[in-house]
Amino acid sequence: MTGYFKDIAPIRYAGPDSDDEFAYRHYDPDEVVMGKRMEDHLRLAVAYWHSLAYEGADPFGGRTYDRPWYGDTMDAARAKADAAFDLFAILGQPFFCFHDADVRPEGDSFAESRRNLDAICDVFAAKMEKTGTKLLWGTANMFSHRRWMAGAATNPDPEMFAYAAATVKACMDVTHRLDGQNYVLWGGREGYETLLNTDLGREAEQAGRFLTKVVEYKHKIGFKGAILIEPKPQEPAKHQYDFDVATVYGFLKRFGLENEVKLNIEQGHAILAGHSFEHELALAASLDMLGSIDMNRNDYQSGWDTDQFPNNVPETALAYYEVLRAGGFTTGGTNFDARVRRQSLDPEDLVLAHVGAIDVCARGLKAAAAMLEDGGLERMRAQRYAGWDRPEARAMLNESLDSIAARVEADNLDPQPVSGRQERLETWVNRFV
Ligand code: XUL
Ligand code: CO
Repeated sequence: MTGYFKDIAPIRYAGPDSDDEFAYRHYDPDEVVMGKRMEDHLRLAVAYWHSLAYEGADPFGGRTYDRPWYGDTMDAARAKADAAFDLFAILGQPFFCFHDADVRPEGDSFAESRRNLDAICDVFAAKMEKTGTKLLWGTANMFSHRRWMAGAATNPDPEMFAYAAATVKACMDVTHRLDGQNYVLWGGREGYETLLNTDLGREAEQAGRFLTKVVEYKHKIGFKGAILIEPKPQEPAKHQYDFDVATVYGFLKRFGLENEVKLNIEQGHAILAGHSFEHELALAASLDMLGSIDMNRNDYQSGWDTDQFPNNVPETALAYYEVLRAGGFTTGGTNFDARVRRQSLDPEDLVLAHVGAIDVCARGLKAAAAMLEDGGLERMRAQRYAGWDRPEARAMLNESLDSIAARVEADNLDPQPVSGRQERLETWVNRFV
């Protein structure tokens, strides 16, 4: 390794008893879990924005890190790409994810920005070919630049809608060229700051038409990956239209896109929406909409999207339980949408944050697999709903209200409550985590 990470050797699996900080204790890519290699289950990805582009700023202060590739030039972007692929090699993970704005400098015109993006993607293509690192997903940053302050697809200015369309086309083109497994849309500015200046009906129509064009374009260019929407209730907007899984599902149904688009679900966004991660995952799975996950955690006190690396194994286990129960990832994977804290200045901090999080995911996955293989929860669930397996019970779902009511009196029904066994189930889960 040369450059920024030069003192750090590639991280290898050393087993749970190792006291080497620079080793995986639980992540063994080749370990077979439920018939599949761990690496192929987790499909881990490094997020370019947090790991390479983030400079340590928060709402009260600017850059704290001193990384040699910072700057708004193509030379800086190429140096950043070198550092990125060094980091990927150290971590040994199969995937990365990026927004256009993470990887290229903004040009003086749309055409120049697009040329910059294309040129950096040439650099990526060569490095991907050489190293075998793959793209989990690409996306457009339509929230940082001031032009997006009133939204992208939902902007009151049609020229902004046009600029957004051109931006997404360019990002889909490079994602396709780099053989990305998915294309993600997250609408941080697709929402409002105040209802007083907002026409909700119009904005929903614009968003629906925009997404329809994205899906049409995917088919036109023969992109085989999934189109994913990433729900988030607020931040940066006061209210965002892609609020949570249920809201996005309703939106997709309204525009007839529910079979074309799946979801990228993020832990921190679930928490901001007042849900648990596993709730959002279980709901998406029940709707056959589970695409990919953004793995991070929020600080439970701050109420912000703090995008911290995951470090809670029981929570992670419950999340992977839902993923495994749904059959595991197909095009999706686990993207670390997480950044180190602004006081974590050193190259070692950046590398070891990933190492710790990767081990947490590995432990979570193994615990989830053990729970599923034991089958305790599924047995209990089957028992709890067993009454519905009887044909006459199922037939009732198609029976009229008055006919059901007549039967209740004729049969003198007097159903008795049964225990939900919550504490016993919680204790059962704790045997595995
Ligand atoms: C923002 C967020 C984004 C998306 C991609 O909260 O999660 O980074 O993952 O735009
Ligand atoms: Co995210």
